[in-house]
Amino acid sequence: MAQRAGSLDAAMRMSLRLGEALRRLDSDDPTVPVVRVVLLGGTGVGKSALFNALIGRSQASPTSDDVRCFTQKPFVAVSAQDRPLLNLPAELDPQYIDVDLGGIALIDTPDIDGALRENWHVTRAIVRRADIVVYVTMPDRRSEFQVHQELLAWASLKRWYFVLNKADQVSRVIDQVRDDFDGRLRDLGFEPHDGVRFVASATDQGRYDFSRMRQSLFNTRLVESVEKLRADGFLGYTSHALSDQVVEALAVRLEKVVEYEAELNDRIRQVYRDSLEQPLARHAFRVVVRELAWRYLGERIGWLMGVAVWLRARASALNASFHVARLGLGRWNLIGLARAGVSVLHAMLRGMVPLQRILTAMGPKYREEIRSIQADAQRFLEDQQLTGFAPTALSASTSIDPADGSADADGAAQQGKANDWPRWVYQSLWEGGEGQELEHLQTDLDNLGQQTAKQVGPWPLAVVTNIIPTAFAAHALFRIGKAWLDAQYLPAAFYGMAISLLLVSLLPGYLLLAWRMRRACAALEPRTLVDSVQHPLATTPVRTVRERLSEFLRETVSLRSTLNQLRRELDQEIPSASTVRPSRPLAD
Ligand SMILES: Nc1nc2c(ncn2[C@@H]2O[C@H](COP(=O)(O)OP(=O)(O)OP(=O)(O)O)[C@@H](O)[C@H]2O)c(=O)[nH]1
Ligand SMILES: [Mg+2]
Repeated sequence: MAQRAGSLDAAMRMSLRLGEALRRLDSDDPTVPVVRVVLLGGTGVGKSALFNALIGRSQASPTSDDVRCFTQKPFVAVSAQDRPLLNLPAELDPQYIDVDLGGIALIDTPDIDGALRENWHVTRAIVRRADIVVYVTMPDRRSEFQVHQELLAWASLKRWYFVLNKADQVSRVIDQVRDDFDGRLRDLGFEPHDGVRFVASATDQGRYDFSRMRQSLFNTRLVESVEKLRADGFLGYTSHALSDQVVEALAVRLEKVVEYEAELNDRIRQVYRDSLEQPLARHAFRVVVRELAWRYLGERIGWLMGVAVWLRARASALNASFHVARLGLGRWNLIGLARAGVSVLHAMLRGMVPLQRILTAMGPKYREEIRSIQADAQRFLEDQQLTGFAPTALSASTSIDPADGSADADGAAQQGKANDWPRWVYQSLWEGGEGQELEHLQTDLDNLGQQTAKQVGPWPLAVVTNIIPTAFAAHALFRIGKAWLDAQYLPAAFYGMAISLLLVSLLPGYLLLAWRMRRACAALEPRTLVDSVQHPLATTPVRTVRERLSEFLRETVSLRSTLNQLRRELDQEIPSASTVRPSRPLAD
């Protein structure tokens, strides 16, 4: 259950995050040439002191020695003309300091780990709008669990710099402290280097990496590539939406569907196995497969012999329908006659009557089991909340559960009538509601019919059986053409003879095919049917969901790799290879 909820969460997470990425794309005007650089860190690490030092205005953002969670509003250093372009929400109450940083806005934020939760909200709202985040910490903050969690949450979404402030407090062991800092950043998934990680002191700006840091942060080339930065931001949000965790959770769901589909398919095969135990059903099954095979054989053989085979298939359907229609008539009356007429008509249209025979022979257990499998499939999809992936028409048809004569089922039945009137007429007049089972049988047997036809009429046979009739037809046509050119009239007897000869010439090929067909059908074992049922109609909804879900996963994975490729390309173009992102996927 927990796992199920987990994978549902995954889909919801994906959709929420994609929504956020799109909102970001909408709200971010990529042409606004202001780069938002945001300081992020725990309370007391010296964010405000660093902010003031970077813009060269002492106490622009007030600092405090002893009061923590001191900064409670965002302090924004930006030129007066760029200020309106920043578009920060007024409810965050941003405090502006008019400094020209050449198209860059530096923002000091409240802490992210102190007791005041309100501070966290303000900071998150600002970080959400950041193009670049500067993580600020200090030497004795080795394990800032809360802050690290925050970093992890934003890691793949943003581009980063890292500052270890208060270097003056550890100047004697500065190398060791730097290595330790790098190690912790690596643990978080980043690959720090001198271009992005600075050891600095807000109170001693002449030493350590302070001036290098200042140069990197206020690099005007960043402003030139602001559009790329924004594009990278969007890509970051999008690839976050498609994170490993989300994809894995969906893969788990897919696995479940695959398993359940196999289970249902097995159940259907078992139904066939059981039904075909009865000799009557076995016989009917052979007849049906033979009829289907004849129909496919016509298509396979083609040309003159194809026509002959086609005629044979239709004629036998007609014969079978008369047979069944006669059996079905209790007594001769008008309605009975109409029923027989319709059933013959329908058999001609669909070749369904032999199917009706097999269905009757297989008995009610088959019907019950097929319906129960359908109902189970529907329930499974509902339980797994996957009906959204199911085809609407199919999910409607499978909801026709005999146990609940719901309005939905009626609606679907109505729709069915409109789409398939011959079957509906046939059902209403003849057999009352077995259309679904007939359809299942037909679909499941279809495969076997095709296979048999393939076995009976391989392509060389199509050539061989057509040669003699073709020669006769060609000869007759030649004679007719010649007579026509010579302006002679051929006697009617000629045509009679030509047609008779053509029919006779068809005979050897036809007999050969009929003989092969008889042999193939005699060799048909119920096991063959059971094995040939690979895609039973009753499990179509689950199968469709499985196919769509796996397609969805494939697309997600490929989209993610495209996104990552794009981000790598953007990395090359964003100057100073300055900012970094985590090099490996992070835990959510
Ligand atoms: N020695 C030393 N002290 C510093 C340095 N940077 C900041 N401080 C001091 O550290 C204390 C806290 O600095 P703030 O800038 O207020 O820290 P903050 O991160 O803004 O804290 P909050 O606003 O509470 O989140 C102040 O007393 C600063 O003077 C530094 O590089 N070296
Ligand atoms: Mg502060």
